This record gives sequence, C-alpha cells and structure tokens, in this order.
Amino acid sequence: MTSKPSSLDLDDAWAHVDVAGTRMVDVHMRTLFAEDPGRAQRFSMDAGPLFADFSKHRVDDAAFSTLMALVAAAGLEEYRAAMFRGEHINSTEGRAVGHVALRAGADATFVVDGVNVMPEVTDVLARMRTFTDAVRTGAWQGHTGETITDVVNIGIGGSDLGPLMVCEALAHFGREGLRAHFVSNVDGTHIAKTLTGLNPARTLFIIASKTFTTQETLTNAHSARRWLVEALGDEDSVARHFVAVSTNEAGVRDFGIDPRNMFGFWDWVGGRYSLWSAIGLPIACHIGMDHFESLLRGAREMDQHFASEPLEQNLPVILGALGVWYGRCHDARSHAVLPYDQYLHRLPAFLQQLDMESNGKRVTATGEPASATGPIVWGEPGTNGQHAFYQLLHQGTHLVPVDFIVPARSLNPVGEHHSILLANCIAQSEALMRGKTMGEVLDELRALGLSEADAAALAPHKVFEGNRPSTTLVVECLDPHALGALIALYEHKVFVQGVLFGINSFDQWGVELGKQLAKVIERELDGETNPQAHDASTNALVARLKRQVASTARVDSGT
Ligand code: G6Q
Repeated sequence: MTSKPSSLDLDDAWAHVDVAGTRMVDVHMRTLFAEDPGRAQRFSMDAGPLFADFSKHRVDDAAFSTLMALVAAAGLEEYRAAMFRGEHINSTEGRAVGHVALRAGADATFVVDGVNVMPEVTDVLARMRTFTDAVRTGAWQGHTGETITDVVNIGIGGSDLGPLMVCEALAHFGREGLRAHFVSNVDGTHIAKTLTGLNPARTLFIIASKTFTTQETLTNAHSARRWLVEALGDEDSVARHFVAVSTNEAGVRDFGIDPRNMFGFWDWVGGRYSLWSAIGLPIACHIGMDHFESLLRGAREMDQHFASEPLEQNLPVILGALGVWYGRCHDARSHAVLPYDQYLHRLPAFLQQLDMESNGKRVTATGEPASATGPIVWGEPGTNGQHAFYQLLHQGTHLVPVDFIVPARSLNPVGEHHSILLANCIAQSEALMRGKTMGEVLDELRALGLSEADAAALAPHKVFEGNRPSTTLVVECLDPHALGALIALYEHKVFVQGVLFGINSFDQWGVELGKQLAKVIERELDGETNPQAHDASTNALVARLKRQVASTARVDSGT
C-alpha cells in the first residue's frame, strides 16, 4: 500500500484548516455572496451529466484552499492511484477494491494480484445480457412452460439496497409486465407479503449473496423454495425458477442451484459497492441490459473525472472535503440527503449503508483511535420532508449540511407539478443560506399590524439565523446514465473522506458482534439454557420472549 506523506505535513494541513475554520465561524454566507459577485460561478461545476452548485457553503477561497491542501497532504492522490491499480487497499481483509473495474469498459485493464480481471468482468456482463434478454423476451420459461412476470431478489445489505434503490430510481425504464420485488428482512412478514398474489409458475428468484452463508438470505431462500416446490409439486422446478449471484459456487450447489445458473463476482467487490456487478442482475432484468450499460457508463464518466481532474476541480474531492470541514470546524454530526425526485426515495437508505458502513469506524487503518469518522446520513424526498423535519434544519441547534438533488426535467410531466417541485427545492437552499434576520421579522410583523410589544414577543420564534450549508446537484433528467454518475460521485466522496479520516473504508467488522450473539440467543430461544452468558437485561428479555412465544403457541394449539 502506498504510504502517506509525513505526518508533520498532515498535521500542518489540519492546523491551517482549523485556523480557517475559526475565522469562518462567524462569517455569514450572505456576506460572502454580497462581497463576491463571482462566487456562484466559481463554486459550481459540471461533472459528466451532473451540475453541482457548492457555493452555499461556509468557505471562502482561502478556506477552500486549506481544504484542498489537506486533501493533498492526506495522500489522496496516492490512495486513489492505488485503488485504480488494484492494490490491496482494504488492508484488514487483505483485498483489492475493484468496483471501478466493473464499469471500466471492455477495453480497459484492471489488474488484481497480477491478473487482468477485465475479461472475466466482460464475460459476466455478456452472460447477464443473454439471461436477461431471455427473461425479458419470454424465451426463458418456467418449469410449466410459462413466461416470467415477477422477479424476486432475495439478498440483504449490499446484496439488496443498491439493486433495490436503482430499480426504484429507474422504474420509468422498466419493462411493463415484468415486476421486480426485493425480500431482505428475515422477518417472515417480508417474504409472506411479497409472495402473496404471485404466481409460482411465473416467478423467478435471484438469490444474491456474495458469501452464500448469510442467515437472513438463506432462510428466505429456503422459504421461497418451499413455496415454489409445494405449488408446482416438483423438486425439479427449482432449476427454472432459481438463479444465484455469488462468489461461493459450492454454497450455491449445496443449496440446489445449478452452477450454470450462477453469476459470479469476486472478493475484491465490496457488498455495498456491488450493484455494478452481477448483483445488478435484478436491475438488468427490470430495465434491460442496454440501460444497465448506460448506468455503468455514467459511473465510468465519474470515475474518469475523479481519477484525472485536479483536486480543486474534482467534485468528489470537493464534496468530501466540505463534509469533513463541517465535522471538524462546525461540530456537524449528520448529513442530510434530500432528493427532489420521488424515484430517488430509497437513495438516502442506500447512502446510509455506503457512507456509514464505510466510514463509521473507531480506529484508523493502522489501529490508532480515530479522531473523527463519518457523519450520520439520513434523508427523505422533498417536498415531503419540508412538512416534517425541515423545521430542525432551519431553526434547530444542530448544523446539518444538506445535499439537494433535482432533475431539471420530469419523466412524468403533470401540469404545474414540476415547476412547483423545482421552486421548492431552490427556495429551501436559499432559505437555509439567507435565513431571516430579527430586523426583517419585526418589519414583517409591524406591517401586519402587530403592536411593538406583541411583535417583540413573537419575533425570536420567527428568526432564521441562516448560514446553513447546502450543495445542489442537478441532472437533466433521472436516466440510467445520470444515476450511474450520481452513485459513483457518492462512492468517491466516501473514499475521499475515508482518506481524510485515515481509516479503511472497505471493511465492516462492526456488524459481526450482533451476528455472533444472535446465534447464541437463537439457541436459547429454542430451549437451550445459558443464563450466565448475558447481563440481567438480556437474560430477562430472553426469558420474557420465551414465555410469550410459549403462551402464544398454547393459544394457537388450543391447549
Ligand atoms: C456490505 C456488507 C453487507 C453485505 C451483507 C450481505 O458491504 O458487506 O451489507 O452485503 O451482509 O452479505 P452477502 O452478500 O454475503 O449475503
């Protein structure tokens, strides 16, 4: 792994950022805009199909320069090159990080452990095309000779959130008569509700699991198989109704899926970065392989931008550095993603995993305590959020940097809806930035005829201090190409922040402990006793739920 420049350089760079942060604490963006007519133009840019306005941030040119110097001192260019060279930058798992290879195009070369992986990547894409064309045209038939109308992806985490988010985001490009469903939760309600109303003879299951050992996915997959075999009355029906996406061929075979119906990927593709691989199979079934390849092309454009643009003109670098700035200098702990596009309603959930699983770490890549890590990511589509939590964004005591995402053109033009949507999006960024001063509020209240005393009493509640930062990302319309670039932008932003925090963004050991403990508790709920192993609260919860399950079982059996 490429080493960073000396820690002295980095310490100096942080010190300059801190000085700039202190200087900017009381500077209002109203003043920055008033004093600098070129600000909106200088702090905005096009990157592939995206336009980004990052002028509504609490930085001036000098502060921006300290952030770019920090990125350079942290060794971003070295780490970025190491990723694109296929080095093992995922140090704790000893793996390369190769999602950029998945969309690099057939002519590219991407070497992992001395082998150019591009022929394998291209081969899997070709197999995905053959298969999805067959499903979409009806050439692929179920066990009883019927065509497929419903594709059910069974997976969880990285094997669910990305494909689900993209299928929702690109539903406009979906093929009529072929529906995509996603089952992830081990809560039986999820699979039960999903399968209700589906015709087994016309349903195809994609079992998506990198490891093919994940408890939730295998539990759901076994239930799905039972449902199919009971309905069709033939074990052999599995062959025409189940395919797998995995790195674990033996596991897939043990489950009973023919490896010829398996689409492979590789350990150098992290789960939350895997929608570009065969994990994208439900996406390709839904929108077709041509659109899937447009998605890859959009991401490739952002990869090229990230790999080659100078730091101060590099969008993932800029957005990554700005996020770190607010955590470090303005005590911001969370980041809101607010898409003004209903199709993007699952984007915040997807980005929660991408960012928080990548950068929610307690130690640096070398095992030292990390001084800061990634923010809490959350959000909902606008305008719904405006009628819910925007109150806190505007007047709460937390500073929450915001991303607005909006398409210039609607894919569903209905009357004046889209101009209302656009106006609201732009107005929110303006309101967060400008706020409303005490003087402005008092003038308004006097104009309404309030007495001086009443106006003075009400005014503090109506003041907005403003100076709340936001980035606005605009696409022409939400098509596969634009979406690919948008997702890749966030992937690289997370990468940049991981480098600035000095952490390994590509492992996820934090999800292990709960899984281990659940195995023990599952045995206890099934009757084994092991009371010493837990604290009093956990013991009491296990005992209580056992009692309740037992009494429910007695009621159900009428005893
Ligand atoms: C993602 C994580 C995690 C993973 C799931 C599913 O980066 O590693 O969310 O995707 O735990 O794992 P499998 O694909 O192995 O079932």
